[in-house]
Amino acid sequence: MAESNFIDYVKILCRSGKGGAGSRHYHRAKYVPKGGPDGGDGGRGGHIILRGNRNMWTLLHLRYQRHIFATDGQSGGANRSFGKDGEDRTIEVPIGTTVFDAETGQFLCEVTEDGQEIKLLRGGKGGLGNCHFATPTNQAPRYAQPGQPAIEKAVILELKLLGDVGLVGFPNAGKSTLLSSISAARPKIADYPFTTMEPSLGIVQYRGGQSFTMADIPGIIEGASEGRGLGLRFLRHIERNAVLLFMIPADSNDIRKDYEILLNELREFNPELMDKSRILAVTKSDMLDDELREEMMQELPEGIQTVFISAVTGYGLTELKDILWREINDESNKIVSTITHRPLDIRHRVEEEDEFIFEQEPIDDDELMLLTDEDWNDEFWEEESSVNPD
Ligand SMILES: Nc1nc2c(ncn2[C@@H]2O[C@H](COP(=O)(O)OP(=O)(O)OP(=O)(O)O)[C@@H](O)[C@H]2O)c(=O)[nH]1
Ligand SMILES: [Mg+2]
Repeated sequence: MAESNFIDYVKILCRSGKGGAGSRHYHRAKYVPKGGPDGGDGGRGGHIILRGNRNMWTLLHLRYQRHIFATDGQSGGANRSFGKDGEDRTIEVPIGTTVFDAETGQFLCEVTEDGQEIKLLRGGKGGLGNCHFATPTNQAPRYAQPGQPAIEKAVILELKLLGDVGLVGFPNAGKSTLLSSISAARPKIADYPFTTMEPSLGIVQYRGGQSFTMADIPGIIEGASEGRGLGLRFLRHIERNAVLLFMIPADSNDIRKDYEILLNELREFNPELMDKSRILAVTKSDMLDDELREEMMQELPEGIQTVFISAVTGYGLTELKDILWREINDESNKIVSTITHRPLDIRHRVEEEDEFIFEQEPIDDDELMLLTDEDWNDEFWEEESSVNPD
């Protein structure tokens, strides 16, 4: 497959900064014997932060930046001086970016709004200096707290385009033609299967200056869930759509069967897709005369609203837009912001990315904190690390 600029899946290695150590310094000055502890606190390690940016459309920029490391906090110093905090690293990502643990496939978080910031990895806290540990019975503690260790994690970022309508159909069904006839998007169109290799979004103008977005994705074929064709990987781009527009060409031998096949592949990918509102468009209707259309009407699948359209003559397009607009604005079909994110399915993973090998400067094991799933709740971080005087 040709290298494409549309990158919707990337594996990166992130590491937060470790906290600086507290200082064990004693005050020293002329004529001040036993000046007492005056070691300052270490600085906090840098965080790794994700920030949503609505001007970005792909994860391409991360292809060239696989290692994202924040810097460490500096150690505290004499005279109660604090160590400098490490620098945070902010990763800008398009809206709709979902983050998974690369090792376990576990869902971690999702960026859904412009400007939204999510702390992916927290920097280690700085240790307290010895001045904090003086007590009446131990006025000169030889102890200062070490900084908290850094956290390292390989994560997979996956992009799910956020569109109102998602197009679903076999290759050559006329998906891209429809998108280009009702929006300004110019996807490639040709009479061979798999013309579309990557998803694209178009903005469809509706009456009265209103608009909605439509996502064109590569065609799917029977067995896509087992990896045939381009597989089902691109279906994630319609997971967040409010409405699915199924497209089956008028020259189909059995519309009902074709519809069942498409439905089945979607179900295989994510059963939750079945809950979405569906519309069926019979495309290329310019090839039908009235008689044929009458005939086809009898063979349509049941329980789904159907429109005959032709992207070439414009037939049925206004009606289609009306129906889509109504469905999108139906309260019950609003873009679902709370879909349950399952762990990354092995079949949805991109092999080249998964096998991506990180060559990095090694970091000492005891400078790293190992995270378990529970650690993703924030409380873990609010606790002071226990003080353990020697
Ligand atoms: N007669 C007629 N032909 C059409 C119509 N819409 C699309 N076509 C033709 O059907 C072929 C496939 O169209 P595409 O829009 O590329 O189909 P697609 O569904 O995007 O296909 P993939 O990207 O391969 O999945 C092209 O040759 C189009 O010219 C239509 O309304 N009428
Ligand atoms: Mg196409």
